[in-house]
Amino acid sequence: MLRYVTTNPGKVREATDYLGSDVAQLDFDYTEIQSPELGPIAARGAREAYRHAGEPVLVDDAGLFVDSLEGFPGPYSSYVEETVGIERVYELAATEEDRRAAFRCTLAYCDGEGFDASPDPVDRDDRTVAAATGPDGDEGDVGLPVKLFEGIVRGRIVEPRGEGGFGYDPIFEHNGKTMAEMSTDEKNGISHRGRALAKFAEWYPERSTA
Ligand code: ITT
Ligand code: NA
Repeated sequence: MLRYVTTNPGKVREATDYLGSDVAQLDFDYTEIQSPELGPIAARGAREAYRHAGEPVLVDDAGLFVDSLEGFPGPYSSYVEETVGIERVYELAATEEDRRAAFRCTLAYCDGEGFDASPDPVDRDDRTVAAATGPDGDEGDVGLPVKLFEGIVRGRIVEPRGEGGFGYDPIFEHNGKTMAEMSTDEKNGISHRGRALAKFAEWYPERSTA
């Protein structure tokens, strides 16, 4: 059984909606290292989660990156939401003329085995990691290969609207709707997580039947 490693019920809802019964939550709070990028954080988390669980794991690290704020809150999105809250992030972005932003999601898969190094058409456009040490620069926990799947959606920061979703969804508008105004299916159809899940879902069946 594949474990979706997160403490966030909103992520679980979206992942299970997308992947169905192939996945179950593992409520495990892995160590989040500091990095300006999500990849190394997720990769390190996936190794730790795999060592903890002993079965295939998928770690999900996500964040909101506001263009005019140099990508803030980015990898600190969780901390910023818990401390000042999303309303304050909206207020900060509202002082800027340029309200453009992106949500990013990195999924990191680890099952304790290596990955085929031969060229894989699914991988070509991604920054995937398939080496023991990996270009994620994680020197502290080598020997466990991790594969990364990234998704991004662009939009703009607006005054909070909507009751659905979670986290920053009420202040992130895409095609006229905030993500909190979308159903889970609708959000998965366009979101950073949905895009990362799509890449994973394309790759995973081959691996699990190999
Ligand atoms: P886990 O680490 O246990 O998975 P978390 O909520 O702390 O849970 P992150 O470290 O990835 O997850 O934190 C990302 C932050 O961005 C956090 O404040 C989330 O609420 C928010 N976030 C992540 N995905 C989001 C999404 O799809 N829509 C809105 N906000 C999101
Ligand atoms: Na987290």
